[in-house]
Order: sequence, then C-alpha cells, then structure tokens
Amino acid sequence: MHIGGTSIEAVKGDIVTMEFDAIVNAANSSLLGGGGVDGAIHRAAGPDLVHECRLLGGCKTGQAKATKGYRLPAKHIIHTVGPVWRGGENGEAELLASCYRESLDRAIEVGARTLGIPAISTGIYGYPLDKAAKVAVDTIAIFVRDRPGAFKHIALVCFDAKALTAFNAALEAV
Ligand code: AR6
Repeated sequence: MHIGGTSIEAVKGDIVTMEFDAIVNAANSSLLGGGGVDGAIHRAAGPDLVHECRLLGGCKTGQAKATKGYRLPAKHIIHTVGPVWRGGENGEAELLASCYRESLDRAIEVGARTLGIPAISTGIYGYPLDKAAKVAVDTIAIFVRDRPGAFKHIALVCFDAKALTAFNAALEAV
C-alpha cells in the first residue's frame, strides 16, 4: 500500500535482523526487558541497551520512548507498551492506536525514514491478531496521510504466517 509517498507492507521475519533506521519494541512499562520480541531485541542489542533504558524511568501503556539501537542493524529503537487484552471493553483499541501514533512520532523525532514495527500486544499480552492488525493498519494509514513524506517505508514485521495473513487482510481492507 502507498499513502502520501510512504510504502506500507507486511513482511515475515525476525525484526532484530532487519535493516531499518528504527525498529519498534513491544516492551513492558519497566522498559527493562522481558520475553517475546522485547527479549530478542535486548539480546541482540547487547547490555548497553538496558543501561540507557534504566535512565528513562519506565513508560506508560500507550506511550513510546526512543533509545539507540546499539548492536542492532537499526540505529534507533522505539519502545512502546501495548495494552494487555482484557476482552476489548477496557480501552484496549485506543491504547493500541496510541502506541502506533506515539511510535511514529518518536521515529520522526529521531529522524527515522524507514521503520519496522512488530505486532504489538499480540503475543504475551493476548490481543487478538485480526483486531490488532486492523488497529495497526488504520492508525498508520491515518498518520502517514496527515504527514506526507515523513516516512519512506513502514514494515509491519510478522513473526509467523498467521500474523502475516492477518496484517495482509487488514492492508487490503484500507
Ligand atoms: N520479530 C518479530 N516479531 C516477533 C519476534 C521477533 N523477533 N518475537 C516475537 N514476535 P510479544 P506483547 C512477535 O509477546 O504481546 C514481553 O515480555 C510475536 O509473535 O513480544 O506486546 C514484554 O516485556 C507477537 O506477534 O509482545 C512485555 O512484558 C508480537 O511479536 C510483553 O512481552 C508481540 O508479542 C509484551 O507483550
């Protein structure tokens, strides 16, 4: 999909190996590491990452904070904290949309023109994949429409075929 000079696509793979200016991390509010993609990013970036994260004082759900990428191919990491899925009536969609908006804001602030984003909240935090993909794609589409030329490329990085199918369906529905 192309909007206002930005290409947006779903790709399958391991985000820590990918060559974007910045990647987004699906972190927790401590920002001190965890499992899932967060664990993979901390392992690949190396121990300097957690030292910088300690200085950030945590992060609220729906917000995002940037660090350097250290040993990653990506120069910057945007850490965001997705909502835990509690049935969908507890503001989950608005908080997830906020994660994407805040991550894109931080990416612009650090000068990133290419960005890889994992499927925030869809692992340990239990957000249903199809619902999360729709929030992600709709929020990114509106954001880039309002800021033409801010990004060259945004990749929705899916870890498995199921996630890829869900994100491709959401992209086709825009
Ligand atoms: N590359 C791309 N996507 C990945 C990778 C990877 N290397 N590894 C996992 N995924 P999750 P959450 C996918 O659980 O649901 C952590 O402990 C995964 O398949 O990483 O937001 C944090 O510290 C799923 O689709 O994040 C928090 O405590 C997606 O990334 C908590 O988990 C997100 O899954 C956050 O949970």
